[in-house]
Amino acid sequence: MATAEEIRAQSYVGFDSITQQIEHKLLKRGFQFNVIVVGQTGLGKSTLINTIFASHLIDSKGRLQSDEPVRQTTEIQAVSHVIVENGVKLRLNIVDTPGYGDQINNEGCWDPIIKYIKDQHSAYLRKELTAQRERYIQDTRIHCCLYFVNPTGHNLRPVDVIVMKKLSDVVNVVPVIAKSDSLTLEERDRFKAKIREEVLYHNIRLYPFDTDEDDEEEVHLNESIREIIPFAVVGSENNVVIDGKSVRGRRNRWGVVNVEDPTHCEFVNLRNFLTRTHLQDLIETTAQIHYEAFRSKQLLALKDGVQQRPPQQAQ
Ligand SMILES: Nc1nc2c(ncn2[C@@H]2O[C@H](COP(=O)(O)OP(=O)(O)OP(=O)(O)O)[C@@H](O)[C@H]2O)c(=O)[nH]1
Ligand SMILES: [Mg+2]
Repeated sequence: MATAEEIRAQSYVGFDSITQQIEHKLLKRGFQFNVIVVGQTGLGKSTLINTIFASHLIDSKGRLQSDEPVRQTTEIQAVSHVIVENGVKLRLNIVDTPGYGDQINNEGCWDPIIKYIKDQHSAYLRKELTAQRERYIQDTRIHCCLYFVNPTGHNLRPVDVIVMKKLSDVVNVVPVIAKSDSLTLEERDRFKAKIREEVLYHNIRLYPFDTDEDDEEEVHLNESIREIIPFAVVGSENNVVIDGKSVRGRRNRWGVVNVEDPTHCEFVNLRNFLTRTHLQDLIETTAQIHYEAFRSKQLLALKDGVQQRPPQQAQ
């Protein structure tokens, strides 16, 4: 008679390898991660994009030469790089937008940006609904919106409140304090607290969201990230040499700000948040909350349209 061990061995079909199979497929395909930067003009959005890519040792193609000054952004444009780490391929796509907020009346300045984000949802939905749909749809949906706040140390501007609210209906919004080298550490902490307070007061629904399904680990992770948001960042187009090592930094008359030094600013925290701790959750939240809301609205409108159309006359 066969022992229990032998029976188990005979009935083993090997489906536990499914995790390796999934992993293998995902690794082969790679990941696509799309970020958009939004905010008032001159706050350093294009510079930060350049800094993020440079910190991965690849130069951004925003400028022709590195000593050329950064140009004002006049149209929505994406910069994309493939980053490979331990055989995992990540296509990081950052969408730069023209800054607004120079005028007294900024009415509608957010429209082209909201439209851009919705257009990506719409393109995805169209591909999803195609009869012969592709096995893998190229994902251009925006997974995270970095919203640049002016480092005034006072309040959010009314336009910030309006734009963040509009954006948070369609995308994961994460505020950052721009050019934080202009604030002292005390001012920075006070300003962070003030922004959090105003976000609550104005009922702006920022990322991360709480859901019923969150396990303890996730709740903890979200709490720790909420304590640090808004990230106080510094960007730079230039390298400076510190202790014989060339790093991204800003040199002024009284010293050097090292962009990657966590005691100087929170650039590294932001980078870790985007690429290390919350990459997958940002992608998932986009699909499950923002895209899903867009999709059901579109499909309902489509259904209503069909029902409201008068029945075809018999010929
Ligand atoms: N002090 C300081 N200056 C910065 C920082 N980041 C960028 N700058 C400077 O601010 C100026 C504007 O930077 P950009 O990156 O062009 O700003 P932007 O937000 O892309 O501007 P628009 O394209 O008009 O929306 C440049 O002179 C940068 O060198 C920063 O962290 N600290
Ligand atoms: Mg720009």
